[in-house]
Amino acid sequence: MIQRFLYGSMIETEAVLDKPKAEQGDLPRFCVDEARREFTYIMEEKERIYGLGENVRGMNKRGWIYESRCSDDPEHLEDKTALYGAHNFLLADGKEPFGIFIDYPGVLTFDVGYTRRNELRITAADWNLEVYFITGENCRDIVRQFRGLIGRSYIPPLWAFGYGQSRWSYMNEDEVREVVRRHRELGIPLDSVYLDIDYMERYKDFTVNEESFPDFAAFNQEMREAGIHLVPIIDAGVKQEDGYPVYEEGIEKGYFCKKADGSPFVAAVWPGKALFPDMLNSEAREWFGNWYQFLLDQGVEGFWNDMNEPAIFYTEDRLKDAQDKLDAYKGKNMDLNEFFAFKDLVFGLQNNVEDYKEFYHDMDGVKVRHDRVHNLFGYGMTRAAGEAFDRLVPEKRILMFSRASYIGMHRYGGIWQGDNKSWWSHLLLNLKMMPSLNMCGFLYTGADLGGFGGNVTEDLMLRWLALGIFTPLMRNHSAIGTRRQEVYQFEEIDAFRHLIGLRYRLIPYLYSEFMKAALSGDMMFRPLAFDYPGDERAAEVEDQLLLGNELMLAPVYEQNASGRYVYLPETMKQLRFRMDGTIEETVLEAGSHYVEIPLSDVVIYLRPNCMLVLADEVKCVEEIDFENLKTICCASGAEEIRYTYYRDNGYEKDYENPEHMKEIRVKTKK
Ligand code: MIG
Repeated sequence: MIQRFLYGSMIETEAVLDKPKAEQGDLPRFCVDEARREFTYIMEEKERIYGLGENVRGMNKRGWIYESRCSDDPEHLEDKTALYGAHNFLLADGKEPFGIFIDYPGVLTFDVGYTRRNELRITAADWNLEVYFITGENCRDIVRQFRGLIGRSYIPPLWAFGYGQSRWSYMNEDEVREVVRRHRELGIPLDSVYLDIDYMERYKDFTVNEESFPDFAAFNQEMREAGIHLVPIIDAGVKQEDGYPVYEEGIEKGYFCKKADGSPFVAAVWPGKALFPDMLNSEAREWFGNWYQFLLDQGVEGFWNDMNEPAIFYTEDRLKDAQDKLDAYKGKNMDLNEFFAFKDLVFGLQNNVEDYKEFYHDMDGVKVRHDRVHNLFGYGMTRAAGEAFDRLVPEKRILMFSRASYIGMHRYGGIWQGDNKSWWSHLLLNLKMMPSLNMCGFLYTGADLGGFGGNVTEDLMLRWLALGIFTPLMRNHSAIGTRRQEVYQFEEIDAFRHLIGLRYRLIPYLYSEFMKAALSGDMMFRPLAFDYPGDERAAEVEDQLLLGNELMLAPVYEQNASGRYVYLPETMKQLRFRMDGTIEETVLEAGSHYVEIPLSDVVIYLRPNCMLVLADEVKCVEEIDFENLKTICCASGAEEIRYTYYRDNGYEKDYENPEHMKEIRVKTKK
């Protein structure tokens, strides 16, 4: 059951399209304090609180304070409170589980037992919001209801389930060709190469640098023939430059965000001084979206939207102010306080939240200061793109994922988990975020495999891929200045080929589970607690995941570990995929086991009376043969084991066509 409660008058987010009637009574379970703009709930001693989508820390969010405040912050540390997304959904898993969604576009604070161990306190920056309270049979059911409320998740083209290689940046055609050639020569499958900001002409959106990519359309064609999709980045900030059509058109039509006095708001990002298209204005969105045509026309079929929190290096006004103040320090003998103030003048320029109070949106006739609707900006940008694709290329699916997001954006694109580091702890964070993102509708997601910042090691790359082969978005990406991490940079090529090859063998299964989750509003990845209620041990497992209805994952995430402890809530079949192509099947009893996992093995668990389907090895998604699938079963009493897989052409949009569902049945030996 879903109940909707109104407080003040919310600025519409369109997270929920079909709203149930508002309730007159009180919000159940919570204490509502309008004066303090607060909702409080007393948690049971052992109640688990899930949700909040993309954020730091555990699957169980208890014991920390979080914020919904889309932030460009590459330090994903335990003491942070927010990352790039604002996903205001919580699920309380206690005696009577419930879900709560706070639909509110400004900053929200979720104190989940931080101030007081047993108190959940949600505080809004102002009192204009809508709250959805959801009860149901169990956690999974509550999530399904919530997902039904917010609408179907974005579905990418099938090729987007292939392996993607990215780097900030491959600088020119030859560097891209080299990436493709090396993968092909070594027999490592690959479906996409990502282009980061340097493909553009001086970081201008919807331009291509003619020196490094002299004939972009022809190059796309060449790559398509090699089975590769190029995926360029699009930034939120539009360069201020006379003669640049995106800038000139935007100015002429008044489509950029403005300051209080009506002049355009200028902030510096990659291209230097830049303007932000008003992503909250429907005409500006349509206009910005149409610009993607420039790249679609040249054969591009996928994009990633970056810097759309929006990220700001500095604003003209704050920079001028800082420079004036810095002058006063000249020749001064600075004491401690003065030195810190001096330093902060410069460090405080970047992503200063005060800047969000300096510009306005025209929300189709209503002028709104940015900070009140901050969390909608990336959503608006990705919506601009998604709606444009539906208009411009209605016949096919286009790959789209974004950095910033709000619930509602999940209908237009996926997200990647942002600028993580080549740290073992971030491999685990990648795992922990999968279910919370799924709860909030983000199914097409994954982290930068191998880590974005910092230097990766070969063992970390291998271990991370052993998780990454299961995430819908499987992309190896790293920052400028870090150690190269294309898999051919390392020694254990056979192991990498095996891991990535296995991903392709799993695609019929992964794609089917993805489609089922998208079409029925289910979660593809779940904490163990969801499927094994009442199992106190399962409830606390934070380093294993359920995938679909069939699999359990338990990857290694510690360096120099030759294996790990795995908890099995029930008897399952352990599948060990070895580098020599063999699959060892062992039945393991319920309970804890220490499992040896060499760097080149992938070990997963198949649940009782379930089936896993596997394709043959290929070099790109197009070649996968969905008709001849190998089956592995974990027979446990059932006479027949069934699996329904999803098969379509991978680019059309007739998702619901029942012919796409194909059932495989296997009789078990008695
Ligand atoms: O300020 O485009 O998260 O994936 O490589 C950094 C350069 C801007 C941040 C993205 C990252 C991308 C990088 N971008």
